[in-house]
Amino acid sequence: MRKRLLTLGVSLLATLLIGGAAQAGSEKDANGAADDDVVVVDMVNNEFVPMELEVTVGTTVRWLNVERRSNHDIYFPEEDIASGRLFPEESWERTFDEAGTYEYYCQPHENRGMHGVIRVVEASEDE
Ligand SMILES: [Cu+2]
Repeated sequence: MRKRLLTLGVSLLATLLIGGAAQAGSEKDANGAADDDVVVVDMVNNEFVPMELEVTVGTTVRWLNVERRSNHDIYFPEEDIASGRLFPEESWERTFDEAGTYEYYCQPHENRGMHGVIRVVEASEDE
């Protein structure tokens, strides 16, 4: 039993690592899936920049903490998805595979207006 758990842990870790690597080099991912499909949102001065972002389905959004010292997180209340604390120079990614409006905020700074929204739309067909 213990061994199974360990194996599970290792494969989970491997998945995370592979995921990380794939994200880092996502311009040439195996599916041949598109171009510049990573969009960056900066966290700076207790704000998400841009605060509102529209992307097409399949896009990965990368939140990057560019503060000098503040740490932030990204929390999607409707889905209860959280990044965990991000310290300066750390980042977190989420890929949006379904169209919709995704509101989120930074839990430590929710009351200071650190909110954002990702609008995910279908890719236009005439391309
Ligand atoms: Cu914050």
